[in-house]
Amino acid sequence: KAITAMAKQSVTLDVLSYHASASLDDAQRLRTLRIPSSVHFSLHELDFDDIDMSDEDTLAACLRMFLDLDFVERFHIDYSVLCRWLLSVKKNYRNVTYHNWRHAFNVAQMMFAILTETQWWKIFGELECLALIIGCLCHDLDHRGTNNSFQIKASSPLAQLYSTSTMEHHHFDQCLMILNSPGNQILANLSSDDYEKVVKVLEDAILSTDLAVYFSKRKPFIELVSSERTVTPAWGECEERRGLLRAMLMTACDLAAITKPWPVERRVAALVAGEFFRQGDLERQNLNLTPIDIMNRDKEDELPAMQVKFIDTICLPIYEAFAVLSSSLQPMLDRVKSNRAHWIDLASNE
Ligand code: 5BB
Ligand code: ZN
Repeated sequence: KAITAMAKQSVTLDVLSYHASASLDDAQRLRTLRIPSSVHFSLHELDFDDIDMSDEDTLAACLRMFLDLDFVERFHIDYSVLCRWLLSVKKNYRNVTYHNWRHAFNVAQMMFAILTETQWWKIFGELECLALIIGCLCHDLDHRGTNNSFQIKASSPLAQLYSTSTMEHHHFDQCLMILNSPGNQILANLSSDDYEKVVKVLEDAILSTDLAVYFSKRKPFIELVSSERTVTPAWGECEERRGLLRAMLMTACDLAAITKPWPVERRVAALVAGEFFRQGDLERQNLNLTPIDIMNRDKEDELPAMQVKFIDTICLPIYEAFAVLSSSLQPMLDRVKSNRAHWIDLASNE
């Protein structure tokens, strides 16, 4: 989309002037908190559920992931700065039903569980692992509960700024903004070389959470998996293979609600539906449009059938590929199939 330099600058200001850094007091409090072990929080479990955790627990669990992956020592991260950065990230999620802080936290936990259970952290190395965990925590920053096509239809300032992967570019912008905010600069002690590498991997990771990007990388990934069958140490030396694996990991973690035990999956699906229906309401009220079925409250009965389609077209291929790459990820695939059976059951009982 053509846009003059001046208009672009004003749009940029309009979008980025909103800024929220956490308070020093809150950071001070978090800094003195005792951090329980990863076992206490079940952080290595693929069937992790955050339902019984307080917000403070989720922050402590994030600190535990940074400590256990050795990021704090290895990258000389100032612990007070890390606490403030985490609080700022949480604060820059909105109060929407699905794309909120809890979603970001769950995505990061799944990344932590996969990297540690498969031992793939050795393939990526500390720098890329750091970028992946930061990427998960930041990948939906400032989500408004509306998708890319809504931004375009509403001609939102964000859509004028980015015509493709609109929201994902914005999530990355917000991520950089927080990383650059005084008191929040967790990457301050990296060499400029390492800093640039982390930011590049981070950008790639966040943009990979656009479903359109997933569709473009899925075929080469599945071909790679069918020819290699497993992640060998040689992948550590091959940027192309690592890059594909990182991108697919972001999607696998982003959609991981579909791999959770049925009671968790059913609860999360209701949150997704709630957010979709609210967008549908906005389209009717503000844009005078008839929403598509998935966003149309009047089609709520079709939800189980939609989940089956979602599983078949988007989820199964990726978790099948991951189960081939590592047998430790087979439980995720098993639960997708069992959830599919539950949704089929609900769909036929309507
Ligand atoms: C997904 C792609 N979208 C552009 C159009 C709708 N489809 S869908 O037909 O596969 C679909 C997915 C339809 C309904 C859905 O939920 C109804 C409750 C879902 C769905 N999406 N179901 C879920 O459990 C989850 Br989790 C999701 C993911 C929602 C976020 C979408 C962002 C994807 C980033 C990779
Ligand atoms: Zn997400």
